[in-house]
Amino acid sequence: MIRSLYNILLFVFVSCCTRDAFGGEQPNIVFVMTDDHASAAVSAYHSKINQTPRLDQLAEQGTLFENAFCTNGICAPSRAVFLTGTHSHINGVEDNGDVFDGSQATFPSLLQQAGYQTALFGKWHLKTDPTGFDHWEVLPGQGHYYSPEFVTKEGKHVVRGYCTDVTTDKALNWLTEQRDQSRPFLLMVQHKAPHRSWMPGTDHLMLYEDVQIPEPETLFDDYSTRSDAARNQEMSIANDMWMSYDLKVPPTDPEASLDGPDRWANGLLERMTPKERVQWEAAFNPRNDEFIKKNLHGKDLVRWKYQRYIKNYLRCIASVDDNVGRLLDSIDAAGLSDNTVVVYVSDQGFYLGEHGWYDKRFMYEPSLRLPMIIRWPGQAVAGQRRQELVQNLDMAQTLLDAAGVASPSRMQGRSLTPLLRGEAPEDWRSSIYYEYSEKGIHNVEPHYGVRTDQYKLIYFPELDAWELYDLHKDPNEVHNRANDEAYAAIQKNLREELQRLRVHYQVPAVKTLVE
Ligand code: SGN
Ligand code: CA
Repeated sequence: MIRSLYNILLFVFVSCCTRDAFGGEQPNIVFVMTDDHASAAVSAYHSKINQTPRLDQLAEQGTLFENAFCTNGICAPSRAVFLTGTHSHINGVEDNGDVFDGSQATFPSLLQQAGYQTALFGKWHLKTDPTGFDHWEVLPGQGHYYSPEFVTKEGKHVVRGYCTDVTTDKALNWLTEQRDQSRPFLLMVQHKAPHRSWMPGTDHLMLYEDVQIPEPETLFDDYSTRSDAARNQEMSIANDMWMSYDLKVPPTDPEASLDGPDRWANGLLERMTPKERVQWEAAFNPRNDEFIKKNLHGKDLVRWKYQRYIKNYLRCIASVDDNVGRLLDSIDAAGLSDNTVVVYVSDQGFYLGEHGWYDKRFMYEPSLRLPMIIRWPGQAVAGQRRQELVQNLDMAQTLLDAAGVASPSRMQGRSLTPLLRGEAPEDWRSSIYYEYSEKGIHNVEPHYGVRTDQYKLIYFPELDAWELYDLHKDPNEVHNRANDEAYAAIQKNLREELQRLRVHYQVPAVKTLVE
């Protein structure tokens, strides 16, 4: 009697551990994250400036979230949110200087405890060694585009080649050769690209050679209706890009002493093999000669900088797209497609010249938005485009749910699985909360705010300044409506909603600056 009860309990336990939320076998999970890839540079997200055929394929086969946002538009904080399913003030990584406490619950560690084999390759950026992984090989800090160095449990090593290719090679090798084929797996592939300093691979150096990339409507924004935050930033294409480091124009006098990040430019080129260096110079030297001859000034110079910047950024993305394709092809070839969830996200968005900027941080749309595509054959509706407001905050619970693993109550997001299945939960959130608190590089004022389907309210505590945008009438966010009588009632409601969210997400009282 006791023996058969034991057997029944054992059966129930084993079944629970090997079946996903929908009663199928636990799916494998391949999670691809890029660094600073704006949705506006994905053709499935209506890009006006590039084509990403392999990401589009993923979207056609899976579900694309049209309104996916980050909670904190900067790298390490966003990564900590993805991993823990908690806002920055809960997980402790509020800016890029904070050190991640790897003892807290993350979706990889919970999947590992549930029997998943877990592996991580590429950018990590959380300062402490990864936890919750059976195998990891990560870039130190921001990593390098050429001859990237990897840190592992055993030490460091450099691999010749281009970082996006090398990271994918490592992931594919693990997928096809190294993993234990008898267990479900989580494979995280986290690219450096397309992060600054936007160095393309040699196979894409000539892409966009003879084309003009369309300029954003707000390239020459004058910030006239805004708080001082937009004027005080140091991330403008006009004033804050370095000729060598960012724009690939070395000084004409090789003996010239260089300032700022330009001092690192040569070191980055020296990481190339002689053959790569020859290809690089064959692409850039003639373009640079022509640029110097033109002697551009004023708006013409800004326009030239935009073209140089955006082409290199998009060339980095072309390589990401190729490598996502390699990964999808290998998943197919290994016969894994039907039982593998594939996720594509970026840690946040990026300014592709909107408001005259590069970088991220501000709560305006180009960096608040991120691409989020999830393919899960048999579960996620193929070709579906969801309009709900979703966030990086939701990913941990989504993947745990997909694996049939319970989420700890500490997590603050919501599983996206009903949306993947095509359901329309009536109580889906109608607003999101955002907070950014790093004051340093690029000089962006700390701020927090709320975004609904139609409106966005932002508060800059140190300036005691408000901004309010009507996103339906003003999608470019150039008309600040804070203090506009016509929007007074809307502003009052949004302030209340902002305060409600701060209480709901347990923002510490000391930070609660809205009465
Ligand atoms: C580096 C970049 C910045 C960038 C931060 C944060 N400078 O400091 O331009 O904003 O990273 O980026 S660089 O000269 O080192 O390229 S993040 O994605 O890691 O948050
Ligand atoms: Ca980033």
